[in-house]
Amino acid sequence: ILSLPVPSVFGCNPPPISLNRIVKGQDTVPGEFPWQISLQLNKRHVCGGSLISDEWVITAAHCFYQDLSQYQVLLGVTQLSNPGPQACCLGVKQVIVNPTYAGQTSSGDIALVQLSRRVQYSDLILPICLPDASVKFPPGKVCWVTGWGNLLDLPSPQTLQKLQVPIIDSRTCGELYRTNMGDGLTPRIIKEDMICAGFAEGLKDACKGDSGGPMVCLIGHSWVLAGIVSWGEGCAIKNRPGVYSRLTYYQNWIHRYIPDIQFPGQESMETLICPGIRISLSTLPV
Ligand code: 4AZ
Repeated sequence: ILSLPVPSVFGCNPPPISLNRIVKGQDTVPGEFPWQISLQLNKRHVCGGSLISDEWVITAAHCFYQDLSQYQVLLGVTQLSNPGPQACCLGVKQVIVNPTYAGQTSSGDIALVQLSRRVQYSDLILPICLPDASVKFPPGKVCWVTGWGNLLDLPSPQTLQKLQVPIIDSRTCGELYRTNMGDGLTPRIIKEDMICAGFAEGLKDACKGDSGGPMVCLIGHSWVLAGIVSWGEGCAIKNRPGVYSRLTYYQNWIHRYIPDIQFPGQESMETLICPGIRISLSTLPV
């Protein structure tokens, strides 16, 4: 997650703390995003991902460019350089890359990862809900993207970062990507399996190393996976918001490989509570 300093409008006076806090990507606390995994290649973090059942993780297709035996999935971790006793590291049994994926900025930047064995859920390890096609992520809805990625390497103990990002409708996103486009550059097209989120003014965004990780939204009482960090032209650049793979588009494809996974609809999200819920029941309205 990248969060660049904002040009100060306060002259020599420091901005109020509260503004400062909103501007920065923030540290998460253990158990806050229990579906977040770290995909590791030869013990080094390369991508994020999300746990969607007790043996499947979903991530980006572009994370896979080496032999499967070199990958591992780290679960239940907040601080990468300080994983803790409950952290759990698993091998990869199988990776299913979406067949439409054809390299950078292409459609189909989504992959299913079957873990070497089933994991036991805990406070720190829980799956995220997947939306069916009826779930709406309206423009302006504020969601969260999380990850360990950063252009300037994340300082130790490498705490998982979270950033609030508003959904941007695809037409607007396409228009942003067409502004100030250099001659001779191939146009970046926002396809129907993509969803944009972030800021036209730049400054805050997901970035390299966040790829494959979750963009989640609260729908009713449930946290839902809306997107997978996929691409962008650079990071946190004006008029170039983050582009995510759109989960609702891939329901049938996911279902083909994981028949017993649930895809709650908009209606049931309002009432039902998906696994991974963090707010306590006593805080829910009656
Ligand atoms: C990347 O290189 C990448 N600003 C990921 C996300 C974004 C840009 C680049 C979004 O994996």
